[in-house]
Amino acid sequence: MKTDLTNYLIIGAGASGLSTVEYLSARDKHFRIMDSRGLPPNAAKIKNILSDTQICFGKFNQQWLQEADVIVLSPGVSPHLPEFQREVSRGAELLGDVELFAREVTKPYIAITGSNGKSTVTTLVAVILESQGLNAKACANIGEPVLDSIDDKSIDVYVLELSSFQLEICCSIRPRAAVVLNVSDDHLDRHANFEEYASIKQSIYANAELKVIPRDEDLGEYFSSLKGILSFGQDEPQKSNYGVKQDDEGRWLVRGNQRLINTADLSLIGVTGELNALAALALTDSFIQDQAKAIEAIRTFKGLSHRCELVLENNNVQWIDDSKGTNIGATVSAITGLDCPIVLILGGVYKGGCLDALIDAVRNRVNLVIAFGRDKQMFIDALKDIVEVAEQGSLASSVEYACQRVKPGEAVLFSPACASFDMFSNYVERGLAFQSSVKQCVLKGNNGC
Ligand code: UMA
Repeated sequence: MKTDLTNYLIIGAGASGLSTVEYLSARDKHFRIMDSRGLPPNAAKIKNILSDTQICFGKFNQQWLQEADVIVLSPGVSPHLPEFQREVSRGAELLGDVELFAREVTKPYIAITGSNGKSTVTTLVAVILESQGLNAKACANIGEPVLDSIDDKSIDVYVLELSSFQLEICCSIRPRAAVVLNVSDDHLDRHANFEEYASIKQSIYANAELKVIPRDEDLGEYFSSLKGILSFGQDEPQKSNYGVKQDDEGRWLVRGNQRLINTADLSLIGVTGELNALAALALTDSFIQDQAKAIEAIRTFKGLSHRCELVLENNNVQWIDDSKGTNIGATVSAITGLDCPIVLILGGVYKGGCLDALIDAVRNRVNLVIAFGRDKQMFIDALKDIVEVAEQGSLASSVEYACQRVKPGEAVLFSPACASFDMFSNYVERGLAFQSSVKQCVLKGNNGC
């Protein structure tokens, strides 16, 4: 006999949906699941766990919606759809798996959001915590749903990478430390406008014990009245904030006046790498007992695959895979993080937003743009007056063309500024395709330089 008679309705049978099924089953709750797709990714696994009367695939069952007390929405589904808002108006709760996690978790957690760099910072934060002897679990948008590890007693600290989709349906998070790394146009196909997107991101700070703030971002008036702030940026910091200092012996990441590590010793590439390291240090500030071990963890951290990853260097040409660069901000940051002239390969499914920052970055640093994919014409139109732009039909032919045109001393940067879904299943598949084309072309001796 179930004691809690709340009717939960899970929307979405992807990673979060399956994880919520397992979580609610373990707690013996009443629930059903539905997905608008006829064959969602975890259909078979869910059919193994639940009876047919609990499952509806292929449409949103309106009666189930009307009978739900709590609707647990997967992040890929918009909470603004009228069928959900109608139920909210009659008193149903609309929330996500991160909200269920926040209501129950007893261990401390650090929360990270931003348009770019969040997976790198999330992973680095976990690595620093591990260097302090803590068992840290990186989860949420980075890949593993939060509820999968909520019952794991061995975890000391969670490190949550949170997307705007997850934050939008979560109001109870109380992180030990939180950051919005940066905000640039992204997901404007889902959010009403930039202001709405930015304010969802900033909600991560609402109940955070420590608010880690990027000094280089224009964050307006929002922070002037807040307490519990630690900042990071590319300039020299005041008090015990984090920043960068140049002196006779080089360029240093610093905490206040204290030098931490020479930037030449970092494995992370460019200014973006420095900022990511500083953000991770600020977020873990109150957890660090042994600073030398934390610094060593940062020094040896090589970054993540497909995020400004050096594929190979040949004839003084660096080939860089930034397939994770799926929006303009990411591509601008990849371009400005390099200190050599660039051949830029970009294109795919454009997610919206303003191109001005890309135009500025390309004007200053890029010698040749190669555009491919569904929305290539938009990039050609926007960039053709400031730089040579070549059109290609595929990623493989773009790489071949880059091979013919690149000169020693340049870098070939693949940072698409777009989603991959026109030609690939995801950015990982696209990055691997780039790496394999590069290896084939360059190792075949096809490299014109
Ligand atoms: N969908 C439907 N009908 C449904 C349910 C989903 O069409 O009824 C579609 C969605 O519109 C979306 C796709 O299915 O296109 C997947 O959505 P989902 O919510 O089922 O996704 P999950 O498999 O649960 O994965 C989600 C996150 N996905 C999204 O936010 C789209 C994963 O982030 C996250 O790792 C996972 O939960 C665990 O927390 C991925 C992502 O792309 C990496 N995130 C975006 C990004 O980083 O830019 C925000």
